[in-house]
Amino acid sequence: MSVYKIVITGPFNSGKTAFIKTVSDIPVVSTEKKITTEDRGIKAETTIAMDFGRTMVDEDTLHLFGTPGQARFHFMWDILAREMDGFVVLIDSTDEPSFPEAAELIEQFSSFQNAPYLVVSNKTDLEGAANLSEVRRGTRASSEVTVMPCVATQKSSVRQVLLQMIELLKKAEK
Ligand SMILES: Nc1nc2c(ncn2[C@@H]2O[C@H](COP(=O)(O)OP(=O)(O)O)[C@@H](O)[C@H]2O)c(=O)[nH]1
Ligand SMILES: [Mg+2]
Repeated sequence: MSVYKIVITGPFNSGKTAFIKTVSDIPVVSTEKKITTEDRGIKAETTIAMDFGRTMVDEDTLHLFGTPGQARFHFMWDILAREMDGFVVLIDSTDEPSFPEAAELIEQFSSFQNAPYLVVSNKTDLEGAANLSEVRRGTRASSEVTVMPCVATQKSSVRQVLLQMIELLKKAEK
């Protein structure tokens, strides 16, 4: 029985808030606000400080912290990354122009801490989703990093990702 802190990061609109809301056992503490600036039109609300959710996977408890997207809230990143055990980089697989940003997030979060991470290709239920090798290439994930598909609105799919995360964490503990 362990408690792990997992950061869920990824470009704007990649599904971070959905991912946490779908799997959390508690009402998600969310800091979504109406969009006032650059991304208006894509969706009505965006996360400004963080999302927080909690879920049990078998014996273990995961604390999930979703990062904000817009540039002016990036100061939150290293606060959220403190003492994280691992992180997930979520990518909207239908939004190829966002892949380089995901590559930067991998670099950024790896630099905060040497924590294990997964690259997760989200929205694979949608037409036009890139395949896993395109996502790997686009995000410059190295060959030892797991890239896996996900539909963040489906609980079983999110749990698959978290099971994989726990496997990584247990491996890192050894
Ligand atoms: N079809 C589909 N839509 C998704 C999926 N994940 C998220 N979405 C939708 O994508 C939009 C952005 O999700 P959100 O969680 O707000 O993204 P965030 O900016 O990363 O927090 C919302 O309208 C979600 O309902 C998915 O796996 N499939
Ligand atoms: Mg969000």
